[in-house]
Amino acid sequence: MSLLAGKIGIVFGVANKRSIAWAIAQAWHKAGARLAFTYQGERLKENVEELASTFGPDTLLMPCDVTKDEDIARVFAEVGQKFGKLHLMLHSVAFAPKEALEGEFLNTSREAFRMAHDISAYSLIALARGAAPLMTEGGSIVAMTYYGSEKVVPHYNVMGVAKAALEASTRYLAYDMGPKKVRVNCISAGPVNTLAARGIAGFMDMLKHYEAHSPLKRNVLPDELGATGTFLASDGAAAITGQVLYVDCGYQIMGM
Ligand code: NAD
Ligand code: 0WE
Repeated sequence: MSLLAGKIGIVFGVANKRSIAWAIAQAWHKAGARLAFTYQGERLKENVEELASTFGPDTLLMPCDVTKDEDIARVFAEVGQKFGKLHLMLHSVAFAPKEALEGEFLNTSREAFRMAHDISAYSLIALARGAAPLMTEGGSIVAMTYYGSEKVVPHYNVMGVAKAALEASTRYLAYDMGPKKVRVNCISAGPVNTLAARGIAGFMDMLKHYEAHSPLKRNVLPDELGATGTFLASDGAAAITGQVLYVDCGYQIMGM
């Protein structure tokens, strides 16, 4: 079933094979989409090149630091030149300085707050604005979020505040872009053992906690995030916009 046949997409946030962005990119590719990839900087170039090239030698691959307006402008200019249009965009990018995820939220510095919000939340607005002129046939924008946006998850700290901004931005973007048939949604994933998660003290205990307390008594699998990403990108989700979908084995419904 080629749910995304003829669709062109761009993926932000692949760092390595464990990245959630890579799981969703593979699912989009299997569903028939043609994809372009971006990587954060030279450090990740080889990794992403190797992964992207498995989709064919002419896969468009571009550097993009989402804090740089010039980078974003160049990426969408290149997509315009190569494809002339765009249907899908995945935002799977987040960062806060390590020290901000360790101590008390009370001690969040102005600079850590600024960086977390610039990279993890503002970037969605900037990327959506870059994509909009190319989404002439309508489109679907998907961003990754986490439950720490709505409830206190110890140590998630300023990232929780940035994810709240990301989710609210999703709603305002959905309103602005709806008339052009562009939908904007978030996937709120349960914890996944990726590069961004592994550095976090107590992350393994968190996986155990979800196993014990989620209704499904297990953790979410990367392929399941891929499947939800494909659904949101497909016409099956044609009337869904501005939403946060929980793909967390049911954890979010629990009160205790
Ligand atoms: P990851 O480390 O594989 O992905 C994070 C990506 O952000 C990397 O590719 C990194 O290069 C990119 N990035 C950081 N700063 C950037 C910048 N300035 N410019 C461009 N790219 C930049 O980890 P992941 O877990 O796959 O994270 C992807 C998304 O999923 C994030 O938004 C994260 O908050 C979200 N998420 C993760 C989990 C989890 O448990 N892993 C759960 C829910 C949501
Ligand atoms: O969004 C995330 C993590 C994003 C992230 C990770 C890092 C690690 C390395 C952002 N910035 C940084 N900065 C670094 O220097 N998740 C949803 C995964 C995650 O991170 C947590 C979690 C969970 C879950 C941090 C504390 C508590 C829970």
